[in-house]
Order: sequence, then C-alpha cells, then structure tokens
Amino acid sequence: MISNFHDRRGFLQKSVLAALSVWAGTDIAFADKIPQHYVPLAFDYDPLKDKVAGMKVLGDKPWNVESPIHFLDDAVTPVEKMFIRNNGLIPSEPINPATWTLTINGESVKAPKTYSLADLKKRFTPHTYQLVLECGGNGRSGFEPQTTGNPWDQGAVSCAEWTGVRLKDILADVGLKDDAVYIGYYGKDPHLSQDPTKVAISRGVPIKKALENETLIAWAVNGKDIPLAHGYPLRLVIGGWPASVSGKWLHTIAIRNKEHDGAKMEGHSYRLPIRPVQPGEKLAETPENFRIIESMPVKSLITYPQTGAMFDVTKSLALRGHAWAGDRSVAEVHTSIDYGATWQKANVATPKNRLAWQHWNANINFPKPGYYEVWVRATDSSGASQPMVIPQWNPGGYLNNACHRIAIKAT
Ligand SMILES: Nc1nc2c(c(=O)[nH]1)N[C@H]1C(S)=C(S)[C@@H](COP(=O)(O)O)O[C@H]1N2
Ligand SMILES: [Mo]
Repeated sequence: MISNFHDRRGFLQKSVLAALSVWAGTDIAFADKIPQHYVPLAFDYDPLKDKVAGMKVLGDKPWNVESPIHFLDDAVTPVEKMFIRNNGLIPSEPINPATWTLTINGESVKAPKTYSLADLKKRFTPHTYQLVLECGGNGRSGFEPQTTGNPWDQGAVSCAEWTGVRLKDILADVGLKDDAVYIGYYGKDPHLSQDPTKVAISRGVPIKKALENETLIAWAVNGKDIPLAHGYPLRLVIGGWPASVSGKWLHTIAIRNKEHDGAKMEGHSYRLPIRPVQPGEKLAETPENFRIIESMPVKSLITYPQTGAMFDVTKSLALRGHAWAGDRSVAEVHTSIDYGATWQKANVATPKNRLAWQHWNANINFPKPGYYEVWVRATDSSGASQPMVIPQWNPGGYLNNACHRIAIKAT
C-alpha cells in the first residue's frame, strides 16, 4: 500500500498533480520542486468551511469538532452542525466516486466480492433512516479525574437522515459462511503518522447488529452527498452504538470468524471495565478485564432555551430537546426546576424510525423571578433512567449520560 498522496519514493503522484492543475486552472509551476511529503495548500482541507460559525474545535490534528448543545435544536441535525470525530487524517487525495469500490472479504465470506458505487445504487434497494451517531466519549470532560481522549462536553452527537443500502442485502448477495460472527470496516483515512502500514481505526460489530435493517452503507446524508469530513463518498452507518463503529471513507468490510481485531478494538478503547473501578484506578488492559461497549445508554438534551437565557416569569416557558436510548426507545422524559425534588412529565414523540432520537417538549411555569436550573432526565423502554450525577468512572471516560442541566433567569 502506498500513501494516498505520494508514491513510494515520496513524490507527488501524477494523478494528484493532475487534480492540482485542474483545481488551479493552470499548469503547476515548479511541480518538480514540490518537496517530498509536502501537501500543497490546495489540498489542505478545512472542515470548518462546511460548518456554521461557533462550532467548538477540540483540535485539528486530528480534526475533532463538537456542537454547542443549542445548535442541536433541529429535528434532524443539518450537516453544518454535525460534530466531527477523526482518529487519523481526513483523506486529502482527490476522491473519485466513479472509481470508488467497496470490497467484502474476510474469513467468513464464501468468496470476496467488489462493488462500484454505481453497482451498489443499481443493484440494491435504497433506504433512508434517521440515525443517532454519538461518540462513545461524549461527555468525557465530566469525569474526575480526567481520562485520556478528547474532552468532549455533550455535543458529540447527531441525528441526521442517512440514505444507502442495507448491509444485510449486500451480504446476502456475497454469501456468508456459517461461522461469520463479526464485521470489521476499513476506511481510506491515513494514520496520523502518515505511516501507510498503520491504520487509524478499524472497528466493527457482531454480525447480528450488522444484519439489522437500519445498518446502512450510505452515500448520502440529509439528501445530499456526504461531506468529506463525514466520510465521502461512502460510509457505514450503525445507529445506537458508539459512533466509532460507523466507518467513514469506507472501502472494505471484512466478515470475521472471530471478534474483529482492528485498530481501536483493543486495550480500553471503546471498552468498560467488567467490574467497578476506583476513579483513577489503573487496571491491566487485558481482554478479561474489559468488555466492548455495545448499545449506548439512555440520554437527553435540552436544546431550547440555551443556558444563560432570560425569560418573562408571567408566561410559561416552552422547553424542548431530544432523547435517545441506544438500541432501545425512550419511554418517558421528565424535567425538574427544583434540583430534582419534583419532576414533571414531558411530552415525548415517537421516533421517525428505530434508532432515531425522539423529540420532547414541556411548558413550564415558574413561581417567582430568580435564578433557576432546568434538569432533564429520560427513561428507556426497559425502565433504566439517567443518573443525576456522573456515572461510574472508567479509564476511557466513556458513557457519561448524566442529566443535562441549563441555568436560566426569570425576570
Ligand atoms: N474511517 C474512519 N471512520 C470513523 C472514524 C475515523 O477516525 N476514521 N471515527 C469514528 C468515530 S470515533 C466517530 S465518533 C464517528 C464520527 O462521525 P462523524 O465525524 O461523521 O460525526 O466516526 C467514526 N468513523
Ligand atoms: Mo467516537
């Protein structure tokens, strides 16, 4: 394998030079002088160009960007407000959807098979679903002591409308062996080190989750091409589980006869200790001590009003937001304005489809002017509800689903 930009000796590939001159609309002067491994500015993609102003940038190597919570007020998250989570570099190679392929291989396929993007669109029935993608580390900044990993607040979540074909339809066409237990994805994003022998991330799910109707191989989001930062031209989309299983820039899915062992499947990556640990405790990172995170826990957000809002105490205040619960649905949402002493039941809408978030709203009256906090707490279809405070500390800082709170002032 060679780097996606330079050839084995480190020179810019001819195809890259060709794309560069198309971009520039002219010849590239001194093309032979472009230093080895240098990325021309024309390819220095800035994902913030495709975002609304005010997104929170956690870092640009790799690019990690989250939404302030009040940006998540839309019923369906617009791509301009979707968080970005990258483990490696955004592919800088000019991507040609006409030559892009998806290969299904691995120990548990009868024979490997490769599809062009056009094949996928032509040969299988497209489906559209609203799917919650939430980073397993969303809320990590709430843990004490801080863990390694991006210190997300609560904005590493989205629910957009994805269009593609069902992975199960493709796998039925490929033909699986009886011993298939897991899938693993591979994307085109280079490792941060640019070392072509290293993989930034390659995760997967058990075959049962992979074969659900809502597991899509998607080429569109909210009716348009997927933006480059979110996996153009093809990605896996698996709702309800840590979004790290939704591989971007997808080119291969391996069907495995054992748990997938790609990058970020090991150690404490996207895993929880099997027993409660003390905050800060160091636990040997062996498979016996950790289990892989599967369905995400129940959670809710107040997306309107935003914290800091002022309102007229003589009128009731219309609150709203979303709630979701991994593979389950949300049964109830409650709000409190008295620090959890009493709770009022909110209205909860049914989801657009399985694995979509559910909208809730409540009209609340406030007894007198003053400072208030509004807390929200959702309960899932199994009766589990969100903790009031930070849940069990864990070495990766995953699954903080503590109740969301806003501070507002009645005048
Ligand atoms: N190829 C590839 N796929 C990837 C990642 C990545 O770094 N490379 N990051 C994963 C993680 S950890 C998350 S949370 C989601 C984020 O999806 P988004 O950037 O479209 O919001 O993509 C997942 N898929
Ligand atoms: Mo993530």
